Amino acid sequence: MATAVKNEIEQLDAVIVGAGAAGLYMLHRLRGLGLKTTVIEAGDGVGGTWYWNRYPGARCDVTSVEYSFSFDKQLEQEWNWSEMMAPQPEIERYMNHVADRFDLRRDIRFSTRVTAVNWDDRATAWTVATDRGDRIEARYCIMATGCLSSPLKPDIKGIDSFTGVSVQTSMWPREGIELEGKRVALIGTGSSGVQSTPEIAKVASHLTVFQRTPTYTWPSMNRPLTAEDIAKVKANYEKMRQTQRSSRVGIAGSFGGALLEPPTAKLLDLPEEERRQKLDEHGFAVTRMFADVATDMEANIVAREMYAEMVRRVVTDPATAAALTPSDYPIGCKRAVVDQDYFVTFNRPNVKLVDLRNEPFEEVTEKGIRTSTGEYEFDVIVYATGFDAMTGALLNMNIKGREGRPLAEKWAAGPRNYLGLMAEGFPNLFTITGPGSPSVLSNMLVSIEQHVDWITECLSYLGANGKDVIEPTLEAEDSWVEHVNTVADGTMYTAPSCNSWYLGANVPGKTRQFMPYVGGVGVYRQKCDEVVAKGYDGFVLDTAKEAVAV
Ligand code: N01
Repeated sequence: MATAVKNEIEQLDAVIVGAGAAGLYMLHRLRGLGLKTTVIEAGDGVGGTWYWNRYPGARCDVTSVEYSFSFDKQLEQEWNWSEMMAPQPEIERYMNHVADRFDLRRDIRFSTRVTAVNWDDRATAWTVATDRGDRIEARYCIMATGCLSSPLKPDIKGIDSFTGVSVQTSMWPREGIELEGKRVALIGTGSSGVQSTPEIAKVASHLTVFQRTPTYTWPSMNRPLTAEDIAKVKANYEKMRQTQRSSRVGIAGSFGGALLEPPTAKLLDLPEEERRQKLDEHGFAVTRMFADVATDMEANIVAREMYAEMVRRVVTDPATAAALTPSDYPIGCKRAVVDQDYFVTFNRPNVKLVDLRNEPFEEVTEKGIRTSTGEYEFDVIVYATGFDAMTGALLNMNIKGREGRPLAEKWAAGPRNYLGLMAEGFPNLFTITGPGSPSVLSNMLVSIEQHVDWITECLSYLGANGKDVIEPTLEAEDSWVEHVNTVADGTMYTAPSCNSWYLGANVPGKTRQFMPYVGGVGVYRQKCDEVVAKGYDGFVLDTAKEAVAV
């Protein structure tokens, strides 16, 4: 680990916060520009999401070969993925391989948290402070802090009084948690809860899943990759990458693993009998095969009925099946969950579902959890309760821009920025996959690479043109925010009955605003490229001296 320089201000060109995929690639590119750069990382290893989320069953739902870096052809050829959807340990190994292969660790400060980030107009630089006493002055600051990296622990009475083991899925210890033969409670049924349920059920003596809102989840198409699969992908990487970059969600559909483009057929056009045939043929997947499910509430309601029937077909206890079936929000409102054997797990004799809508929490006790109907005793409580998504990590860092204005103040009524990349009043501060960009609606690796490449080109342009400062105009920012909202309006994402973390609805007091850009990866890339082609349209580029006078 690099030793922090205490009580002295270290002078660097750039600070990157976060050593996940975004931070690693950004460091590699900034080195290429010759910039003296450091990465600050709270964990003691690289990988970001894939470092922290080690819970049983953690797995990416994007095809492994597509959820990988494209920037180095040799890296593509030398790495072999073992499964169609990679499990967490494999992705973490990949991130470590990238860090070693490009000798990145020597510029990463591990186990270090950023505590303050202040813009200094006189120095035309950011001052970054850490909990280890670092004070670094750098012209550029790049937030590679991830979209789902600020874990939420629920506000349940007595939460700290439990004497057994409490653990969050997003802060799962490296050494693991002893679950074999234990009585386990799992709170939360989003992606993390749904993925961990079958795995915990296999080893625990008993698993009780506490569900507040049932989830739409679709069976994973995961399978081991064969030597033939790998050879085919390796021969076609370039074409696949091109397709990803111009696609809707950054996925080329390798092995038929994901939706390349939206479907066009309409569910409402099918007579009842054909709908039933499709249901028999495709199961849960049928509810994602029709265009109007995403756009027409009537079709969505029909799809929901089909979904409910599938749950009833799998889950043998009718009351449990009913409780597991979402009924009050549309398909497509929340992030699609992908599972391996989720519903069938509720047929196991050692698994019980507690529907918190009928039986709310009263408190966490020394021995377990008390609901309105009684006390359950546990050895382990697992919290799969989600994240303060997209803005949480950024706002936790105490970022202050021009004239000391806190980012938290600027974003009090929701995030505002230009292209999801930069905010007015916060010069030279970049957010990789920030709110207002496709980010969580896309294959993150594709969106990360696009942003890192854009930022690298931008810094290179500034250098080549004798400029030191870049900042979006308020007008450009306002019109981008309006555009982001306009394209989201009328989609299932923003339906009045939808309460998702995309909207900030999972965080008490957070302003309801749809945060990612729904316009598509290809369209978004084009817009970013056009801005560059027009000489950084919507940005003001300045020299350090002039910037002082602003
Ligand atoms: O979090 P979530 P997550 N009492 O917010 C419940 C990505 N990801 O970590 O819906 C009781 O989705 C909450 O209930 P409700 C992916 O983008 C990807 O699972 O608010 N329950 C909900 O059920 C995903 O969307 C992968 O009523 C409480 C759950 O906790 C995102 O991360 C894998 C509660 C939180 O679900 C977040 O997923 C994992 C309370 N007080 C994650 N508070 C893959 O690549 C919260 N809940 C596959």
